[in-house]
Amino acid sequence: MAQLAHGEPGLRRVIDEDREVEGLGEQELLDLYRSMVLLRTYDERSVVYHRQGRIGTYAIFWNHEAMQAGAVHALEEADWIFPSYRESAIGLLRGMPAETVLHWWRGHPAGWWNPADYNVGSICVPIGTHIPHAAGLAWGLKLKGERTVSLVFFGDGATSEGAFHEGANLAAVMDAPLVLLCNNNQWAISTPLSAQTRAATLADKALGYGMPGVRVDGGDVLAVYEATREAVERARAGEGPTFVEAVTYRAAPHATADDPRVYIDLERVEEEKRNECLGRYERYLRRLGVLGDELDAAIRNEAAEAMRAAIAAAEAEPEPDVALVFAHAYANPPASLAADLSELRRILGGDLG
Ligand SMILES: Cc1ncc(C[n+]2csc(CCOP(=O)(O)OP(=O)(O)O)c2C)c(N)n1
Ligand SMILES: [Mg+2]
Repeated sequence: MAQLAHGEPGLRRVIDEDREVEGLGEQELLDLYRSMVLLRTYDERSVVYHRQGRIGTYAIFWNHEAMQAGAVHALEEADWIFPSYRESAIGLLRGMPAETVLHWWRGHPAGWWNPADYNVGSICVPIGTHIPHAAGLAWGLKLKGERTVSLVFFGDGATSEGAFHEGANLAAVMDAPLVLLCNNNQWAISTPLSAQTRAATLADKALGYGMPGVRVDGGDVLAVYEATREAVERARAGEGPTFVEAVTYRAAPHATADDPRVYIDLERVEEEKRNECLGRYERYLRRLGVLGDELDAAIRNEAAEAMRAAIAAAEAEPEPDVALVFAHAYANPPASLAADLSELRRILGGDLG
């Protein structure tokens, strides 16, 4: 029972109401735009790189940029971010080189980073398992008396996982400084939201944990920013976690390996594409007189150039040593390992005899 996000009642909105967000000046508005353009460029180039065989299967986040950039801009640099595969490029907003994320999608070990370098956790592929990590880290920050908060991204499907319940409940009981940012794109691969829950809204689930639940238009970067900023303020003030449900509709395939035409509402997809989040924000900034053609072209060129340099850097990285496949697999390697490894080297070296 998919509903139109931008026609849906009860969602917080800024852009469609043509209002302004307190505390956001011209510079901050443009910084948000730059982040969205960078994410959009990363995503669109990645789909092309996948088709060219230069990266592996890729989880597309087209039209999710508003919730990703809006949420991250509401954080301070020291705050923690826990991404799922849908937010794989979120580190770019913390200065992570784009080639690091491309390495990850190329299955290269250079695609892993030390989370403490950016306060960005590893990209989590198992659904929801990073939610208890984010809650535990938030609780730890509180125990250490720090003012830092933690934000975790996950999808609508993740709210059906035990790990979501465990993380949300722990954070609530411990008053942990956590923001639970749910990307409700209304699909978990081919499973619609209506098969996921009997709750009227996902934000209603917050009630059961004793935390506030708010619903925002997930295609409205300023609404996501504003709602997340309030959640962050609560968390920093020691008032515990908040559940933010950012409502959108998945307008692209789940990933490059998916063909949604067999299950999705194609009319709704077209509708969503016409109202996609970057264009909405661009039109808002132009109405305000903050963005013009020249600046827009400069911002887009800068992002395109960054991606060209990133794919070149990723492809210039030497292949890893195959010994890495086993390096962290055993505390006590079996006696046969050395022979297995030399056989693997022989096969990879082209000697199949
Ligand atoms: C524990 C676990 N079960 C199943 C999967 C397979 N899987 C990959 S993506 C996905 C759908 C998740 O949907 P949602 O949480 O709504 O996030 P979205 O992909 O829509 O951003 C599933 C079931 C997985 N990765 N991990
Ligand atoms: Mg989903």
